[in-house]
Amino acid sequence: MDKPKINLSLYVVTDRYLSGELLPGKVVEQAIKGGAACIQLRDKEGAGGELFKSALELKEITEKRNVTFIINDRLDIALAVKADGVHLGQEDLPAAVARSIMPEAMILGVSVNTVQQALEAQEAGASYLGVGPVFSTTTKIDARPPIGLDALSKICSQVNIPVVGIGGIDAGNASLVIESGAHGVAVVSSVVGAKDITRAAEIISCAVSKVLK
Ligand code: TZP
Ligand code: MG
Repeated sequence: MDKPKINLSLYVVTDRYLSGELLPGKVVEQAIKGGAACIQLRDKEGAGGELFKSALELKEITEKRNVTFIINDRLDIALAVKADGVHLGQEDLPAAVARSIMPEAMILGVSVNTVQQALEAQEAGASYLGVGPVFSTTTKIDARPPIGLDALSKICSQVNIPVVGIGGIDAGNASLVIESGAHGVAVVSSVVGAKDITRAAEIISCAVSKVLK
């Protein structure tokens, strides 16, 4: 049986600094109201216990609204709260190792920025790829230089799993990312850092759905 398709169209990633006083649950509720189809809990600072609590809350919010819930870096927390998936980078637990201990239906996202990494992640059992940074970003301190739309397009054409572009994506360039072959856009600052999170998500979601096939 084919695996169910993941809706990556607007993939919103949390950030404790950009959301300031607003708690992750509120950020996520507002983003979903504006059309976020997938939520990633990304918190590099939180201790395990704190992360577990946030993850439980986001799991409840996303499940009620039929939105996919992914946890960054922490397979243990993702398993503990029965999140839909986990997202791993090149420096994290190797994708093949994670895949070998995950329930089969669980989603595995992997960050890549070259064709070789993309093919390796696909081979290791990734369900989707996060490709970027597509444009320059100040959100991720250790981000690599932007790869641009041509490299994104090349990666999209070489794999047969869905791709989500990430890095510097906003309402003005989201459609270019989709036109390059991505199945969605992953955003942090342009939604989480917006004054009106719901409206910001609505505008990007609308730009994406206009060009997504
Ligand atoms: N991975 C590559 S770029 C990035 C991550 C987590 C940050 C993207 O943030 P923004 O604010 O959408 O540019
Ligand atoms: Mg990581």
